[in-house]
Amino acid sequence: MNLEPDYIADYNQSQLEAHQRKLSYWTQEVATAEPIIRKLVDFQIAIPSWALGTGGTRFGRFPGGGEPRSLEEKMADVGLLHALNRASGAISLHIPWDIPTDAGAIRQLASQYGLRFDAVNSNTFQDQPDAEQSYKFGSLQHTDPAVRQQAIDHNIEVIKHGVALGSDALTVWLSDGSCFPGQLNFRKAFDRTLSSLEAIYAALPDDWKLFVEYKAFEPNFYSMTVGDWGSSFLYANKLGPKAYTLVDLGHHLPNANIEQIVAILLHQGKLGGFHFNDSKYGDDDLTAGSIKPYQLFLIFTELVDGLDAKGMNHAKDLGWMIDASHNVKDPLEDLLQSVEAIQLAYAQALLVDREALEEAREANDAVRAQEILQDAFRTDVRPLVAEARRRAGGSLNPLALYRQLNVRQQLIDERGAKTVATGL
Ligand SMILES: [Mn+2]
Repeated sequence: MNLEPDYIADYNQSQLEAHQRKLSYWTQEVATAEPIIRKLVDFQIAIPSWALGTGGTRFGRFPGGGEPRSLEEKMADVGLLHALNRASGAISLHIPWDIPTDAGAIRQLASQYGLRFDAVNSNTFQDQPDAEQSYKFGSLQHTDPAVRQQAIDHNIEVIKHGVALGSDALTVWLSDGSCFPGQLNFRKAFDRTLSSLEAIYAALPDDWKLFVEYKAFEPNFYSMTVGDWGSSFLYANKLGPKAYTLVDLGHHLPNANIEQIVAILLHQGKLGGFHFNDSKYGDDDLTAGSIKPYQLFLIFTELVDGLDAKGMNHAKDLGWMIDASHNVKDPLEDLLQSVEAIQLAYAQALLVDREALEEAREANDAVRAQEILQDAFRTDVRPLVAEARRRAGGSLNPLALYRQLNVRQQLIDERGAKTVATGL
């Protein structure tokens, strides 16, 4: 379905007076309001193609209907999100789930929706029906060179699809590891993985980045070969300047200090990108900011600080993406909630009085430092985020408009009640 621009304009008109009342405090009282709004307008968060359908667990899956049946329909869904919030202007594809039959036509479609292609993702955690080799015991780490070669060739194939679409990064997440003590020679697994990654790195175009994503556990439950930021950082350093670490918020052991990890990686010039989600127990892939909003804010505080320290562009120099799954929600509604949570945390981080914070730190004034951060976190920045959306042509309240327009019912009418998104 296509969203008529009039719908957004009419909706915003109906909400404008109330919005302006809330915004007036900011424009009159807060000197930094205007630069924060401008930064929010520029800030885009990529949507992964696999988050557009209902997720499942190993116990079951309960699709909600109207799910995208093709790459074209996935792009239409992201186009719809972007029309509503003007902050989801990129899509991240997963190969082989999203192989374009006609890259030129897909690029054309992307430009119609105002989307660009974010990092492309390879898949060596499943066996494909026509594959000669199995990844049951790993891919890039495998003992058999033929399996490693198949996985290397696949990644190079993914780069080629990405080049055809105008993407400029490859994300490699490996499920490689072991399930039982004794199963794997850790040193050999490391060396084999490194040499496989080197072969992929050699095929990377000059202006591309390689993101090495880590994960502490699952699907292997004894060891993961790229299991933590240290391993990823090590691989990225050994590979070279085009390789970076990718941080997925749900891929840590419980209570890991992710903001500190992010600060150090950024400081060392090796933070490449982000996968946002939230979790209570493991890799829960819940809506960003739904469980630990203060942690999300603290992460953004380090990101803003680190990006500014290096003179980096907030919107362009890191890959920002959601990596979530939705068992009981309408996926599009969940993605609107996640994008908003990320924007709120970013806006609050931009509010932090950095000069005062640094003074408090130098004076070892822990109370004052904590107050400065909490002051920003406890500020309601929703009017700023709404204003950024309005200025960019989006809806003052994307979720409310989505429901008012009955979008899901329209998608069900168009696509059917029992569609299943490809790849899930
Ligand atoms: Mn991820």
